[in-house]
Amino acid sequence: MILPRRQLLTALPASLALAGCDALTRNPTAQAVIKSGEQATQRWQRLVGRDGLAREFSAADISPVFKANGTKLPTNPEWQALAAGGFADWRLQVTGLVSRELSLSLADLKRLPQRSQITRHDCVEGWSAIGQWTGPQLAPILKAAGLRDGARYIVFLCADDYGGEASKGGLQSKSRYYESIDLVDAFHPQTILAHSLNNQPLDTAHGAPIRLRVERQLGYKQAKYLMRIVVADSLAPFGQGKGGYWPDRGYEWYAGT
Ligand SMILES: Nc1nc2c(c(=O)[nH]1)N[C@H]1C(S)=C(S)[C@@H](COP(=O)(O)O)O[C@H]1N2
Ligand SMILES: [Mo]
Repeated sequence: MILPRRQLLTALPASLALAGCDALTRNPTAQAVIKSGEQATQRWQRLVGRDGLAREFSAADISPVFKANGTKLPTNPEWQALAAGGFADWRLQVTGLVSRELSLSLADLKRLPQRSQITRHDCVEGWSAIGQWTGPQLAPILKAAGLRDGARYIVFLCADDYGGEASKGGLQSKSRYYESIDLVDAFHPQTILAHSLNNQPLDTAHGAPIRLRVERQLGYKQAKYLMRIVVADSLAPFGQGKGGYWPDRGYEWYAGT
């Protein structure tokens, strides 16, 4: 069921009022995720605290140029048509193990409480850039959708096929960019769906209209060109099963900085 906008707007404050981080601690799945500690960095970060923040910088630290990397212009016709219309018809679908599927416009996302954060983006290719990202936190959106039993991962499906590989299977084609995070990162305060970089709407190269920011992890986790968020109990059905385009090609799934 797609929740109409009016219902979403009433659902969101109610879910916010339920103030859910304590609910997360009581969630056995989330506890299992925390305990499993797949990577040393992940264990270390979790020792520091579930809410341990990535460093935030001041406006003076913002890089004069924020390099773009990976896809800089999605070639698929669906995204290009949405871009041509100024993303007025773009909708972010929230599906999978949820009580209510959501379909959110850019305006819906901008109406939610916003977070701005100046952080350093580190790419494994050896460059970094500091930028200010703005958008709603992911947590209230997930609370509005309502996670069902078994929810363990949040998967982000993107509009682009990376590296010019042919796009045949739509959102789940072999070359389609995607990423995923666990519930601890999903409910982390710095995990936002960014629509702006340095107070400008995201340009094409940086992931218009919306990209994920999950600030305690490396550049390749910061999925651009978001189309759909799937709440899942397993990463096996997505891509080649390792939880992301680059993880499928040998990179760590948990990319702690
Ligand atoms: N959809 C999508 N997201 C992506 C990529 C991509 O190719 N496609 N590249 C990743 C990599 S490797 C990096 S370093 C950052 C680059 O983000 P930027 O172009 O805004 O600098 O986006 C990440 N997210
Ligand atoms: Mo990267």
